[in-house]
Amino acid sequence: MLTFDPICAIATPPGAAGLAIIRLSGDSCFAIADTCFRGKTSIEASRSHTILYGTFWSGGQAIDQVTAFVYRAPHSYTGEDVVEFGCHGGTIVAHEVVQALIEAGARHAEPGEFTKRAFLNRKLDLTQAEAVGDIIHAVSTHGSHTAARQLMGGFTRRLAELREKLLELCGLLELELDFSQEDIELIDKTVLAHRIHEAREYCLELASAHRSSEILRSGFSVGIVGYPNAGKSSLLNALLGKNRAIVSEIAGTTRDYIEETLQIGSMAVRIIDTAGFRASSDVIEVAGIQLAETLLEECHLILVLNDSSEGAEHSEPLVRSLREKFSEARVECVQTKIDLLKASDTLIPTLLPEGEGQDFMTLQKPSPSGRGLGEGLYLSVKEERGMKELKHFIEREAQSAVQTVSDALINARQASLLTQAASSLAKAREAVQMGASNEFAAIDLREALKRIGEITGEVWNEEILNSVFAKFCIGK
Ligand SMILES: Nc1nc2c(ncn2[C@@H]2O[C@H](COP(=O)(O)OP(=O)(O)OP(=O)(O)O)[C@@H](O)[C@H]2O)c(=O)[nH]1
Ligand SMILES: [Mg+2]
Repeated sequence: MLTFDPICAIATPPGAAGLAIIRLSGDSCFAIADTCFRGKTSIEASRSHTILYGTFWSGGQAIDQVTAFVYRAPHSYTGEDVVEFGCHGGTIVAHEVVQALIEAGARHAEPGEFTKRAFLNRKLDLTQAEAVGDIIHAVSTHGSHTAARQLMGGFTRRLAELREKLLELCGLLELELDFSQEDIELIDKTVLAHRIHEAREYCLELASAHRSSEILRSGFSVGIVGYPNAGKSSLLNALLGKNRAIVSEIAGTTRDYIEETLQIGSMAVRIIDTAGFRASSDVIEVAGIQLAETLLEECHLILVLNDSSEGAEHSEPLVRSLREKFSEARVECVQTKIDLLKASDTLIPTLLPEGEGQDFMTLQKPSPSGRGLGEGLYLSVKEERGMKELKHFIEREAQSAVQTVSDALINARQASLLTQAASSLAKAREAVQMGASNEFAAIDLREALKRIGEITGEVWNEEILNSVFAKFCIGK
């Protein structure tokens, strides 16, 4: 195990709380801890994995009654000797503890430095270290559980298997090179090309999980758009179960955008209520509309709310232009204010869902214009109809957007390395197919292996580590 200089930091969030934990790790950290801690036994004399109880002192002043968790190297988070002090929460005590430890010889830890040491001591690989960050910042249970699988090594194993396969191919190619005089073929070239192709497809498949991983990491984004007065803010309020946005019969009520995150099923869903789309001479409203357009670029689902009392196809031009503009997102029309529709509107009232529970999405309804509304989403916020179905719809969309993710949250760094590996593999395959000397394919395979090694951290340098750990908070 490598042991570095002693570092310390508060590992729990700031503010009033029952407890705060201060982590101390590194060279001579037991001696440092003992200068501040008075208990029945000293920390230095304690066995690993024991908890001591005592008083924490700073400059002759008792600060708090504390617990000290003792971990001896290599059996600790960082792999070094570690002491974790548990003191009472709040803004003062934990800072005083840190200050005292610094005076006794430790220094303040950099963001992610504990986890970085865990990596350097091979307690975690880079994908697992990144999973720690993802668990800490998880916004949904689904995302958190996926990160936990990654921390337990799910992704590490997949990459190790891939690496092994490529190493085997590379080994065969290089062995053939050694026997090039004898003209021995250890692997059929068609088989070789096929295996490289499979590895490439696998890399691309993993890389493509990046988008869905981002949904698990930051939430599924739903934009609520429509012409003014369509009932957008009313829907936001109904989804949140509170009056978050101003609702009024005046067209153009919402000018800025309003964003809130809520949990639907196991998914975190980010709902964005926007300014109604219309040609306007009001500069603030125009700015709001432009802002809405920028926000929609981040949305995975765009709900176009159509005031059904204006006619079912009233918002068709808007739906069409949004579908064209935001081809990556799903754009769906929602008919609102269906309570305003009467039997005389030729909409068959019996087909309108009575209360919750009916699968209203499959209902066929003729529209006031006589043409069928077809399948769709129907809503009355006023009479609380269709809300449950709309939530189900959003949840289904969110779930299907993350289906590809099972045991890893692929981040931008990993996706980029996987894509680079895939392009090296494409080159290797081409070299094999063209009948070029084994040397060329072997170089490309080695290149792909290097990129895969960078994902787990088998291949690393300071720059790679900094890019990973700079995103961590202090104390992690
Ligand atoms: N009858 C009926 N009225 C509704 C319903 N939903 C909203 N409204 C009314 O429609 C009007 C406009 O509602 P808002 O939620 O402010 O509409 P908006 O789309 O946010 O409007 P802007 O922010 O101006 O673009 C208000 O008077 C609401 O009370 C509904 O389901 N039924
Ligand atoms: Mg509004």
